Amino acid sequence: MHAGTGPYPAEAPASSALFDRARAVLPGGVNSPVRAFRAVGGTPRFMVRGEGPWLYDADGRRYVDLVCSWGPLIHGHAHPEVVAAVQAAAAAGTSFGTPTPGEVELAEEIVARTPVAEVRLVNSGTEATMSALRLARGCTGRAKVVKFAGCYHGHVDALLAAAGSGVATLGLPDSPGVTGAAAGDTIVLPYNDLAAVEKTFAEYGDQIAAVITEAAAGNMGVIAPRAGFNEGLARITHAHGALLILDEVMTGFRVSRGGWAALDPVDADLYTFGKVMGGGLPAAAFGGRAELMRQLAPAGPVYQAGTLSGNPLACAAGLASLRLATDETYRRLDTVAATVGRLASDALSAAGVAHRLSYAGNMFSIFFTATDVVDYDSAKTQDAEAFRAFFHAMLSRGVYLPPSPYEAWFVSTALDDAALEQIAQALPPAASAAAAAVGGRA
Ligand code: HOZ
Repeated sequence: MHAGTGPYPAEAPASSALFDRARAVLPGGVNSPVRAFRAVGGTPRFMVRGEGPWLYDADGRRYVDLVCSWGPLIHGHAHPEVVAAVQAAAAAGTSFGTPTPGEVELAEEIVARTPVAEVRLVNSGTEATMSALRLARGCTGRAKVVKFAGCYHGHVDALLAAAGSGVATLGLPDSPGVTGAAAGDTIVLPYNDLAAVEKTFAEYGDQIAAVITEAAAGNMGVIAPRAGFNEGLARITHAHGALLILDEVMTGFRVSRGGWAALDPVDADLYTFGKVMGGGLPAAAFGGRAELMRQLAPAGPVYQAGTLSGNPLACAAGLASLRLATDETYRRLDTVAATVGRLASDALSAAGVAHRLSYAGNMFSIFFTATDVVDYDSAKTQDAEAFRAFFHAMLSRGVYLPPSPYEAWFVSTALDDAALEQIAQALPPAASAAAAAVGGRA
């Protein structure tokens, strides 16, 4: 932050001018809804540069980044080894539309770290879940899919029902444009409720192709699965000849070198990955046992394809990022996440603000509620006004939080003492702002 001059002003003229131009040519001024600040109000900050733990906006302001591109940047911004790998790959050509060595190396790295035997590389988490679902339906010859309220698996038609992330942030009902045919085979159940899953399988078990779940929920705020929940899903699905799809797009290679499945092993059939495995470039994947994956074209009949799949730049960034991610990286991420969460919780407690600090590995979020949060209904008890006041107080003091109470906070290993000190300084006034927002309505 600008030393000694107090908080940044609420107005951000350069970002504001860019937002005006953006709204003329981009719906809502953004390319992904949560970025528009609708949940918190005000002007989205247009970022022009990232370096280590810092983001710099078009007004020349500096922020500690606790979004990290929504998860991918475990090493912080512009890590020199990631940048060098991308530069070298770009100099050799940006895309060939042919097999390349880099995609083999990235696939080998993923297979070595996770329970999957084979993977197919794609470009986004949405593509990964959409394709995994098609494969599950193709392999089982069944149509129905079970998902959990508040979980988000990208904007796949069949999976948008009661979705988290931007859908929760904007409080949208199920999206127009999703036909009854596309969503009619989707069954939505409460998260962390195995009894509801048992009951549904008792009724529809022979029609269900798959259960898909976030390995740990991160799109209604962060909610870890209860002990035995994921394992129970595997048991129930397998008893009925269905498949379990574990969505590790957020958790994969972030919460440990093997993702959530390494912390909470489960006999899932298919896994989806994204974010960290692309090192900040668009890359994602889905994978599983060989006999399932070999149902994919060209080995098998289930079709899936992509012009930019396995793109050399994305593979280079992802490989560099994964190779940098040692056990020490994950220890550091865990420590930093614990520190930031504790600082935030202590400040809120000191200001008398009811909250719940909720972790899944090194992903976490703070729910402004006095209710224990275990599912989407309890996540929705949070006080949106308190979050809004807290968010803006942090932003004005140079800390960039996710602009929604339904998103995870992400840390990087680049968070150094200076960045942590800036967070520590910002928290007490932000907690007071949240307290005033709560008190103002009491
Ligand atoms: N839905 C994403 C986070 N869960 C947000 C992506 C973005 O806006 O970049």
